[in-house]
Amino acid sequence: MNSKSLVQPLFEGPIDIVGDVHGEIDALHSLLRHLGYDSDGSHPDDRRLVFVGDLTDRGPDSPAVVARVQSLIESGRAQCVLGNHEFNILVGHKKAENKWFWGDDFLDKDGSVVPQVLADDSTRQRVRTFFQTLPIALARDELRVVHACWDDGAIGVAKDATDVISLFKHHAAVIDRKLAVSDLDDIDRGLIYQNRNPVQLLLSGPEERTDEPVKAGGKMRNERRVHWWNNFGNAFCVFGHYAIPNGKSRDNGWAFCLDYGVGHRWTERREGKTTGFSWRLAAMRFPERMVVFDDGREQRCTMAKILTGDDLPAIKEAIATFQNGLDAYF
Ligand SMILES: [Mn+2]
Repeated sequence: MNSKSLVQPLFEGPIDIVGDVHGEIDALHSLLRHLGYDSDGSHPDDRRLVFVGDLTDRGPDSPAVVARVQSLIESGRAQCVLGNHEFNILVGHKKAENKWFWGDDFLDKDGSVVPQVLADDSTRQRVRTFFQTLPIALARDELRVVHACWDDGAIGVAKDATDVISLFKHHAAVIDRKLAVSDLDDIDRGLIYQNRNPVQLLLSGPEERTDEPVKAGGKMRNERRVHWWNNFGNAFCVFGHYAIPNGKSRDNGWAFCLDYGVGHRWTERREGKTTGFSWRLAAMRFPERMVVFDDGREQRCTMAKILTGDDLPAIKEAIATFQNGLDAYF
């Protein structure tokens, strides 16, 4: 495997895979303690950490989360894949939620300031340089880790690439050229940028057109997220991104969403909550398949299927399928 490929080998041995952290530094410290990690990130059983991305935004201290994860990675105790929130920062997409990065306050709907540590110049530089080193996906024979969606074709394309921004811009330009001679409407155009750019697809997942406009995230939309994991079944995959409430179904036996929505805690604080949050941070112990929460509670993962041997797909064929698939839209 290319040492700078955007798809890298996942640690061998026992690991603890951590869901979206979103700046919730206290929850992260608490979770790592319950998992048995020392303050320097070492573990008595030599376990190591893997983060599914979305380290930052929304929560109170994104710079501290990045610093903690970066130091764990630099000491060989952790790996981390890119989430869509890291990518937005890398590519300079300013959102309300990542204003901390540019040193500006995150404002709530009523204009009140959401408490967050803001980045200064040196933090910005450090965070950006660190995000540039992160892969899109990690894989070993029986396990895969990606932020939002595992798609064999898009993974194959990412495997041959080394720079996520170039990869994104290249595919955006290819789609621009195709759309310049197309009479598709704005909704279909948007879906092509989402579903046919491998970076978009892997970091924020597939979307589809709805029959009628639906309300999502406070806006009327004509697109909805596709629950891709319902049709996934050729390797065990752990991902984040979807902020599924605790108690709701988050797997199909093969793919498991580890995002328990700690990134929504800031809305619980707005309502005066300081403890006993319903949104949580979680990690999955692998191969034990035990989910551990930031309050120390544990829950056995119901995933039943176990793979043995090398089942990684025929990547070349998947690349061709992905690239040919673009033509099917025109
Ligand atoms: Mn997220």
